[in-house]
Amino acid sequence: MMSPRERRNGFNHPTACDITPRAIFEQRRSLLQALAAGGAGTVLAGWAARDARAQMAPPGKLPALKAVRSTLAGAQGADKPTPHELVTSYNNFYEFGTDKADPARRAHTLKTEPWTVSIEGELRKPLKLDLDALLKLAPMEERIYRMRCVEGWSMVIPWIGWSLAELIRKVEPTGNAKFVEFTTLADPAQMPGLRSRVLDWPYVEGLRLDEAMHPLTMMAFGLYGEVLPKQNGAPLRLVVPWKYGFKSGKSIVRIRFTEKQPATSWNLAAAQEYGFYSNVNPKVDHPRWSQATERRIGEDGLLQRRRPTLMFNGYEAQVGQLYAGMDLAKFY
Ligand SMILES: Nc1nc2c(c(=O)[nH]1)N[C@H]1C(S)=C(S)[C@@H](COP(=O)(O)O)O[C@H]1N2
Ligand SMILES: [Mo]
Repeated sequence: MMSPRERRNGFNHPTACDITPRAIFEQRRSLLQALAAGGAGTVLAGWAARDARAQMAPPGKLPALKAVRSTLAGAQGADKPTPHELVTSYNNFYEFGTDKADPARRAHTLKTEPWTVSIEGELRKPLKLDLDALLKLAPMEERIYRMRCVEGWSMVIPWIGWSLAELIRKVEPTGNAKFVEFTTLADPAQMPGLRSRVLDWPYVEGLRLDEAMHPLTMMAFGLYGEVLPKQNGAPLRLVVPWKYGFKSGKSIVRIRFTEKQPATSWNLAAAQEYGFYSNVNPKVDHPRWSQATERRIGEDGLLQRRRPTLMFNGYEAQVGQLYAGMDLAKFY
């Protein structure tokens, strides 16, 4: 994703489409080799290096998070999950840099405890919850969702968490609540990417209240049976599987209920490219590329085979009704 500001600043990182899976793999392998050989000492000293190794580690290194398999329609995941090593090494988390490998390399500086989320705005029962209370708020479910990035690549991720609706019911929105705004952490001391003015920090995203209440909309605390790796948005992030990935904010600190549609970061950066809705839609192209197909990370060989993108990312039966009668080309 590139905003007009980035273009003005001559900022130009490769989009996902420019990076071959092989290049990603080799980049990661050399990093792992450097870490194993202790050769990363100049970049990451002591503590940081150990923490970085934990972030790059195979499953079994982070605390387990127990969950039951979801029975929700669409949450079982017909597609094969993307390998853990790719889910945790190919990321968008611009607070840690704009390269896909930056978050796994740098997010060890993120401090996830203590963590508090403020739930505020048009509510009868506004709340501040710490991580422990959030973890206990509702039974944890494992849900295997497709994730489609607006850049034209996708993954399949086994998330752990609960429906955001569980939280929304507890705080009792007033009749004025029409939208929900999600603000994510922006601490320059922990997030080296904030130095670059790619976006106006903090990263803010939003949903209509009915979208936020939809059972598929998930607050995720883990993936692959463990707490979230930092690069994936620890300690909690949103997951809205029928929308482009950028709608799913990572490392959330504030959830605010509003009457007016919230101003969101990518929409502010480039309104003609990133709409408020941003529902996955193969028929509505990004101004600079087609959205008709996608590259599934991990499954493409040398031929760079692309697969067709599905309407609402394959969740049309579940969410299509939310947009009945709406012109999806206008409200992109
Ligand atoms: N705070 C924050 N959240 C974010 C982003 C980001 O840069 N900052 N990137 C988004 C984008 S573009 C995508 S595709 C997904 C990627 O999630 P993943 O790295 O866990 O696959 O996170 C989204 N959430
Ligand atoms: Mo994305």
